[in-house]
Amino acid sequence: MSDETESKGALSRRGLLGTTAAVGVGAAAGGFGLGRTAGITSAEAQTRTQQRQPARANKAEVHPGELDEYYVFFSSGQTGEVRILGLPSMRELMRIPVFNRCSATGWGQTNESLKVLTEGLTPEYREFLKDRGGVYLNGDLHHPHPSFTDGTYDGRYLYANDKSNTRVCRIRLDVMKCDKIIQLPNQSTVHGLRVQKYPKTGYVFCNGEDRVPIPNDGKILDDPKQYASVFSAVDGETMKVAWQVRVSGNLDNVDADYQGKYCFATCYNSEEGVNLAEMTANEQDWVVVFNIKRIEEAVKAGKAETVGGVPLLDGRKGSPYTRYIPVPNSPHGINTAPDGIHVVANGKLSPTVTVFDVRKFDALFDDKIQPRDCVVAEPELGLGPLHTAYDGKGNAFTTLFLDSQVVKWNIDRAIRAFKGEKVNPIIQKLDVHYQPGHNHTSMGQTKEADGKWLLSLNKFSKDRFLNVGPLKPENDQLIDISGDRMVLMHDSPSFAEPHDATIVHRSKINPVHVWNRDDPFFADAVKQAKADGVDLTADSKVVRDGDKVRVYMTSVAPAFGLEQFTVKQGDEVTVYVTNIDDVEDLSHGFCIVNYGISFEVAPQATASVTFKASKPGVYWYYCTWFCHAMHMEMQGRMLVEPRNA
Ligand code: RUQ
Ligand code: CUA
Repeated sequence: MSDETESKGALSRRGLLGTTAAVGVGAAAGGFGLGRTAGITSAEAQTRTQQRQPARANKAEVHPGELDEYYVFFSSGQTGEVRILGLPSMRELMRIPVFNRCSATGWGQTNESLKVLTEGLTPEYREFLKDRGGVYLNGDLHHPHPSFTDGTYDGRYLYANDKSNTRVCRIRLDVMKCDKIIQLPNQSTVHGLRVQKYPKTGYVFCNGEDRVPIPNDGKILDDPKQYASVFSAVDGETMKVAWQVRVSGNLDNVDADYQGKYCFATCYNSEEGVNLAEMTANEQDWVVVFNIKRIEEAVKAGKAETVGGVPLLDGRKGSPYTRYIPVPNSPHGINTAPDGIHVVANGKLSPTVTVFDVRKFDALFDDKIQPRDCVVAEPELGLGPLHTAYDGKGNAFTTLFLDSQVVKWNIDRAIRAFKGEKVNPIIQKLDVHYQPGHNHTSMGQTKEADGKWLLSLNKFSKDRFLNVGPLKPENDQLIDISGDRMVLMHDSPSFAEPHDATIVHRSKINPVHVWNRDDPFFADAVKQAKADGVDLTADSKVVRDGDKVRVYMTSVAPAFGLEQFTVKQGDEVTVYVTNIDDVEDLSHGFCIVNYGISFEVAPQATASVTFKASKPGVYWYYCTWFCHAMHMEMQGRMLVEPRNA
C-alpha cells in the first residue's frame, strides 16, 4: 500500500461519508468536521502507521555542522512573534519578537523596542492605552511576507499583520529585528496581508476583516447596515497608510499580480450579517479586485475623503475602483501562480477552487466582459480547500482542511476540463496529519518557484507526538515535491500557531554578523550619549539630570564597565549598555535582580531601559547570556539610597 490516497479512492471515501459541499457548511457550524480523524477507518490507520516510518533515505536530513538551503519565516499566530526555521532540517533557528513581550530580549521593555511598539499607534488608541501601560502586549501574527523587487524576494524586509490589534509590522532582514509597527485607522483587524511583487514593494496590502462603524466612536452601535470593512495599502518604505478603500462584505485573504496593476481579496459575508447563520446564508460570495492605478489617480485628484488622517475611497459594489467576481460561498485563501497569469481562490465551504486569468482584468474594468468571464477553471478538489501553493511547473497544491489532505493538481488540465474536455486535473492526494491550513512551496510565491519542497501547516497533531497534556502542538509537515509524487519527509511540532510561512532561498537573505555602530535601531541612545558628552563605546559613567539619572556602561566579557552605581529612591533611571565585544555571537544581557529589568545586547549594539528606582536597597545586576568562563561573575550592584537619607 502506498503512503498516499489516490484521487479515485478519496472520491469514493467522500461518497461513503455522504459528504457534499452542502454538508461542508453544516460541518463548519458543528465543529468543522473534526470527527473525521477521530473516527478513522482501519485502512486509514494502517496508512498512518506506514507514514510513521521514514519515507525515504533522508534527503531532508541536514548533517551536524551543515547549513540549510532555505530560510523559513514562520508566523506564530497568537504568540505574536516571527520564527525563523531552516529548511529542510526544520530546525528552529531564531525567534523575532514583534507583537509579544519577550523575557529574553527585553522586547516590550527596552526603550528601543517601546519606540517601535508605540510610535505607530493611532492617536485614539494611544489615548486608550494610557492607563494600560501605553502598549499592547498581545498580537496575533498570521501572514509573514518578504519584500519583492521584480517578482522575487530582495532580502530587505519582512511584513506581517496583527489580526488582534489591527497592526502591521516590518522586520529588517539585515538584523532580523522589527523596526516599524503601525496601527491602521478606520479598520477592525488586519487579516490577509501580502505585498506588491512588481516593480517592487511598494505597497503592503492589508485586509480589514470585520465590519465596524467608521468612525467607531459609539455613535453607531447595533446597526450593522452602517458598518463597513476597509482595505488598506501601506507604503512599505515609509510605513504610512497610502490609501484605504471601503468594500462590501468582509475581507479574508489577499494577493497581488506580477504586473503591479491589480490586487485581489477573497470576501465572505456578502450578506453583511453579524452571526454565522446570516454570514453563510447566500450561495455565493466574491473576490474583489482592486485597480491600483485608478485608485492612485483618484487619491491624487482629491476624490478621497480624509478619515482618521488617511485618504479613504468608496470601493463598494458599483465603484470604478473595484470589481466583484462571484465565487462559491465563503472563499478563503487566494494565491497567485508563478506563471504570473493564474490566481486561485480557495473554496473553503465549497469543494472547489476558482481559477482566474489576470490578463482579463483590463477588459473587466473596461466593462467589456462580465465578472465571471475572468474565471477559467473551477475544479472540484475535495473538502475544505483553504490555501494553494505552486511548484513553478504548472502544478498546484491545495490544502483540504476537512479531508486532512493535500491535493496536487494541474492548472492546465483544470482549464481544459472547464472547457469541457474529459480530463482529470487531480494528480495525487496525500494524507496530512491533520487538518491543514496554509501550505507553502519553496520560493513558490515568487516567479522563481523551484518545485522542491512543500510545507503543510496542520492545525491538529493529535497522536503524532508524545502527549503533553490537553494543549497540543501543531504539526508542520515537510513534503518532497521534486518528483512526480509528493512524499512526506518530516513531522515538526510547533507552538501556537504557525498560520503561515514563507520559504526563501538562502541566497536571497544576507544578515549582518554583528551590529553596525551607526545603526538607526539605537540612534536615540547614541544621540543622548553625545548630548551627555559620553562615548558609548569607551565610557562608563553616571549622569545626573535633576531626578533623571542616565547610567552608561560598556560590557565586554566578562565585565560591565561599572561594578556599581548609586541612585536615589524615586529617580527615573535609564541604563544604557553597550556591548563593545565585536566577536560574532558574543552577546551579553543585563538583568537587575528583583527589579523586573532584563534585556539582550548583541555584539556592537546599545540597548537601554528606563525605570523608576522606587524601592531602596542593594540590587545586583548580572549578565544573562552565557558569554565567558567568568560569565557568572559578570555582575555589579545598583545601590538605591532611601529618599530621606
Ligand atoms: S488564514 S488557515 Cu489567517 Cu492565513 Cu488561512
Ligand atoms: Cu556577559 Cu554573560
